[in-house]
Amino acid sequence: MTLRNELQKAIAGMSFELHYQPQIDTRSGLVIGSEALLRWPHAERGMISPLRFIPVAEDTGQIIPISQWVLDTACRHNRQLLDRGLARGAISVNISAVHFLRSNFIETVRRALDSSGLPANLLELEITESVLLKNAERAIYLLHELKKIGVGLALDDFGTGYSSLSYLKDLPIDKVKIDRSFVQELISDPRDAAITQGIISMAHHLDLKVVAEGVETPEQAAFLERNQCDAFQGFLYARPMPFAELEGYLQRQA
Ligand code: G
Ligand code: G
Ligand code: MN
Ligand code: NA
Repeated sequence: MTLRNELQKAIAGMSFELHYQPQIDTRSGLVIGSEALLRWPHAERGMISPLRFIPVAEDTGQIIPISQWVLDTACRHNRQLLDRGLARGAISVNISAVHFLRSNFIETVRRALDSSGLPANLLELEITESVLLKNAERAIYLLHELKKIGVGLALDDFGTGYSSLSYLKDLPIDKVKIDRSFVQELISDPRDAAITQGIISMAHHLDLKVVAEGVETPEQAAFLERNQCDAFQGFLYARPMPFAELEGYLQRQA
């Protein structure tokens, strides 16, 4: 069976899962949010990475029902945490450029918030520079509409895209996420250290928060902390985990 057909079956049964990776405040060590990461457990092939099936789903349009499910589920989960006194900031959801630009995205977000009863500020959307590349004018318009609703906006994989830095000042975003390719070589490559310092400094001057992704070692964390990075996400603190485990993790933190 082709991946496309297998995806169709998975969509019919919505046999996907969301895992969550906490984000940690650099200063306090407290959880300030979690990123939702899509997982597709496949009977024969094991877990199939979103890196493999998201591009297929984008080509076929299957990304739309999948993304709606991701948004709905993430909102429902954070509402559940809120009801149990365990919500720690926003849950952030990765948004495919195709979903963002092609469907009635604003309405999808509104519906996910309405049906879950999640306050808008407890949802964050992660977009990549690729949305600007595809259709900058529409992307900037949509981001302003989302800002009016009150959801958080983060620019993901920052530094790896092709978009011009000049966009940055026109985007109503709250934070940038430094791509883990920079974080990985921070200690061994002074050029990556320089880029990371530059991103943090520029973001702060633009009033943006900075989250570093893929923090794996105490040395990387120390460097980022020295350079005023606001928050960390990475295996050093926590791996992505199923929702049931996230609840336990947050309970232990409380
Ligand atoms: O967690 P993992 O390393 O497998 O994620 C691989 C890639 O898939 C990352 O770039 C991540 O942003 C992307 N991804 C994870 N979950 C989602 C999702 O729900 N929607 C979209 N569009 N991308 C996702
Ligand atoms: O593209 P995006 O930033 O959304 O992707 C996040 C991806 O990074 C997820 O697939 C997640 O599993 C992965 N990830 C998170 N923390 C670490 C880490 O410390 N090291 C590595 N190698 N990957 C990580
Ligand atoms: Mn992300
Ligand atoms: Na990223």
